[in-house]
Amino acid sequence: MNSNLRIAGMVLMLACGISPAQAAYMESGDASNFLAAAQMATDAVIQGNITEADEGDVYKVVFGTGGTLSIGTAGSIDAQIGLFDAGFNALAGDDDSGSDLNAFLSYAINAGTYYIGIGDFAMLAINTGNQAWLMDGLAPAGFGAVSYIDNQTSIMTGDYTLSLSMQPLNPVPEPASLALLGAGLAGLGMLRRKAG
Ligand SMILES: [Ca+2]
Ligand SMILES: [Ca+2]
Ligand SMILES: [Ca+2]
Repeated sequence: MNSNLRIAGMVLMLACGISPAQAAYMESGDASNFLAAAQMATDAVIQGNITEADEGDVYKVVFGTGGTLSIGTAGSIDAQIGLFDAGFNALAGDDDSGSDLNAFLSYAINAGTYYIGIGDFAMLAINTGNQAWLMDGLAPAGFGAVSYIDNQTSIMTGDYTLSLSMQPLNPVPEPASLALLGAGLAGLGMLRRKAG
């Protein structure tokens, strides 16, 4: 499928908070653990695996709308995830907030480009100053731009699924209820005129 159409479809699904039935982006080979070399994921479900000596996989995702982004994992690794903005700045991470050893986080974002890193515990994000952040909870203020993610313990190999969903921050009133509200106001105006 045309990649623009696929992205448009993903944005629509994310905007509606609907998980696609089957569409998934499959990791191509081994995704790089460097943000600048991230694979562009074009679906709200991303499937990949952690192989021997796999220091982590980073995906680039583009959201057409802002909202509360939720990222959850499933699979056979002790998944740990990190979220980074378009400038590679570390935002938030998680190790075990999902079920079993799965990761889960929610974070309010604007529309735009983001990076999601995943690996087998313990995962660190390394910034341009060579400082390390254990990807769990909110990133330290001023941690700055991250170059790559890195596993610093033994690596358990296995597969994973990343599932992304978006909930609007401020639900917009339905056009139908706006129309009803307008009709109600017009009705009030007519009553007033009659009373006068
Ligand atoms: Ca991989
Ligand atoms: Ca990798
Ligand atoms: Ca975990």
